Amino acid sequence: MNPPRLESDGRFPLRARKTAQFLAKCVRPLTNIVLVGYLFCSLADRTHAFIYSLDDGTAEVSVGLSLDNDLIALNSFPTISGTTIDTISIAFGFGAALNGTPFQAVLWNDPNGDGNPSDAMVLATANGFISGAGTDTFVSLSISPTVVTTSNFFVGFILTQPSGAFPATLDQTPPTFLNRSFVTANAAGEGNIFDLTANSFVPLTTIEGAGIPGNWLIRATADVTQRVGDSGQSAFLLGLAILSVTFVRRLFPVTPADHLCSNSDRPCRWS
Ligand SMILES: [Ca+2]
Ligand SMILES: [Ca+2]
Repeated sequence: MNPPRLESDGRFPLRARKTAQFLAKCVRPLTNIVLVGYLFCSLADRTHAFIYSLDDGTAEVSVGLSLDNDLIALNSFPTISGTTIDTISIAFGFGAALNGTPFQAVLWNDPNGDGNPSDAMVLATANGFISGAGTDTFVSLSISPTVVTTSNFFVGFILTQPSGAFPATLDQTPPTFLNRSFVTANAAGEGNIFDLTANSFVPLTTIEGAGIPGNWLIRATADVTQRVGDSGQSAFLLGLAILSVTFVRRLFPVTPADHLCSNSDRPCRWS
């Protein structure tokens, strides 16, 4: 291959310089686009705290059993992708005897993902004692951080009801979410959180199915991890598309002669 021919003033010939300028113009936006794409794509996973809740923070009514049996109350939530539950929070109802009562907070998954806990499986539990009964004060218990992989999950509690108490609290302020709050009960000491359909004192039902519509003051706190880099990849691909258009337009510039012809040239000869 012959070296570039030199003009008499020692510079590259005009065509070589124009070619170099053209390539430089093409490469300049490529650098910027690659840099921007890298920055967006490098924004891998981002995690933020999220509270799953159906209530407005104020109970309108408390619910208890006619006998001092085991009461189980739970809320159903659709799962946001990337959810890890680490805390269950519950506000308990009226009755001074409630304070100091032991309870167990429970996280269940939903194997068939239909939002009904008849098939719920226990994922995690935590034990605690009631405080602030009847004051809309949430008692929060930490559980082992648990990733939820089913499309719905449930959080709730089980306790043996003290005499004369109404342990569960219900938010009845609109909006009320149907098929989201459930209740069941069994004889004292025989409440079954592993097979909710095995409880017979109050068979598993929605709370509205028991004639008391509303939603339990039962919440779950989660870390939700989402892939924000996906949008960066889209931006990167968009940048490449823009670059391609720019490159093609510069490689094949449209000149006035391409779109004009005189009547003496008819028919026009388009190349
Ligand atoms: Ca309310
Ligand atoms: Ca289910």
